Formats: sequence, structure tokens, C-alpha cells
Amino acid sequence: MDDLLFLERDPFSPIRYAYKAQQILHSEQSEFQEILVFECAYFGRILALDGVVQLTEKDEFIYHEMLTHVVLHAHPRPENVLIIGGGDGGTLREVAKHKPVSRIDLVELDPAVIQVSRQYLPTLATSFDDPRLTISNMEGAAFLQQSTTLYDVIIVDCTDPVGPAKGLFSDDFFADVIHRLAPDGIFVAQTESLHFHRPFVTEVQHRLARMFNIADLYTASLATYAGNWWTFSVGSRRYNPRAQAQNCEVTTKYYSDDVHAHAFLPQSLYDRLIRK
Ligand code: AG3
Repeated sequence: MDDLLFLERDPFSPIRYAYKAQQILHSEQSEFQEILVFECAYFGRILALDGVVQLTEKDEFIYHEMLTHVVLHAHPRPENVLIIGGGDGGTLREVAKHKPVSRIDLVELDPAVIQVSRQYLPTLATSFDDPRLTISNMEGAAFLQQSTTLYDVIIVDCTDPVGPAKGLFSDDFFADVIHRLAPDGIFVAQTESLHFHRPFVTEVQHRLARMFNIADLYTASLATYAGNWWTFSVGSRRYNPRAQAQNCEVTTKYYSDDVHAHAFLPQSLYDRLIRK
């Protein structure tokens, strides 16, 4: 029997992936977007929002570990952590592994994503009942403007920077972030592919460099996001994100002390790709 084909609709990429799907587990139109969970023999369950793959059970650990543990280990003692986006819970699962973290705020615009993840993605939705967690369903920028907390780490785990997530990369948003970061706080955001989106990555790096003491970039290779050479952009107020302030003591499948050191681009490559 032929497989069902899921054809990704990714407006930010020059290619389209077709996934061999076995079964659709859930499909709904929420107030904000189309939410789909389907099953693949190779990738396991896949979450797509408005037709764009957000994660697969097969390789999500690489993305979520890299989005969180690099900056959490560049800071000597992160206690207050803010996650903007991340309604599937994968980023939260990784942050929750850190014992010194005493407060986790998660700001997810669409409560339906959290519900769907709790129901269909139990390996991601492990930490929604963590006592340190507070969930707010609102825009990230609005949350930052009304918050009175100073965060040690702020993480943006968003969809592609077209549509609702576009504003999360603006000067205004970064100014709101800095306002709510402790004087030694660190900011990180997923920033797309160096193959397909280098102008975007460069623009974000230049913007961060203007606004933070340190701007930097690290990458990981992902099978399922078009462009694959995936970037994570850091804005740091004090600590050099290339240096670990603590060794890795959390249990991970991908991130480790030597991965931390190797994830950042060699300076000459950074200069060639980003500075020019
Ligand atoms: N956030 C990054 C999604 C990028 C997907 N882009 C794409 N497939 N073109 C994922 C959220 C996981 N917590």
C-alpha cells in the first residue's frame, strides 16, 4: 500500500520536504493556526504548525538540547529562566533538568499547542506540571513589557520568522529582552539555516551586536528543518557564551562539554559568513 505523503508548506525555504506518513493522529484549526500531528515510520510523531514541521520525535532532542544547554552552561548559576514559544514542551523539558533553576516562565501564544503536546507528544510534554513553571498565553513582547522579573536566561523557541514570529527579531523586541535580562543575563533564539537564510542570520547577528556586549552564533545539524545547518543566536550581557561556566551534569543525548566547545563557528568562518 502506498504511504500517505505529507508535503510541507514552508514559505521561508526554497525546497519542500515530503514525509511518508502512516497516520494522522490529530488535526485542528486553533484560534491561531493549523495544528497537525502525524506519525511516520522513521521519524515517529511529527508536529506541524500551518504546514511547517516544528519537530519530529526522532531528532527533536538535538534542537531542544542545543537551544537550552549551551547558554544554561555559559551562565554560572541560572535561576530565573523565560521561554518564549516552546508550547510543545521540549525546551521546557531540557530547562527543567537544571537544579539551580527555581523559576521557569513559559509564554506560549497558543494554548492549543500545549494541549495537543500533552495529549500526543508525551516524550516532550514531560514537565508541564513542574512546580517551578508558570504558563502565560500571550505575545512574547507583551509579556516582557508587563513583567517585573529579571531573568538570567531568556530563550526564544519560535516558528519561522515570517508571520507571527517576525516581531521576535526586531530591535524593539530585543530592547524589551534586554530590559528584562539581569545585568549578566543571556539571550538565545533559534535563527534558521546558514545555507538558506544567511541574510536573516546576519541581520540578527548585527542587531544583537549593536544591542548586547557579546553577539555570537552556534550551529547544529538537523535532518528535518529545511537548510539543516541550523543556527542559534546568542546575545550576552557579560559572559562569553563560548566558555562554559559549569561543566555538564545534566543527562543529555547530544549536548556535552566537548559539543559546547565545537558548536560555535571558528572565528575566521564567522567573520567570512557574518561580518562581511
Ligand atoms: N522551532 C523551530 C522551528 C523551525 C522550523 N522551520 C522549518 N521547518 N522550516 C521549533 C519548535 C520546537 N519546540
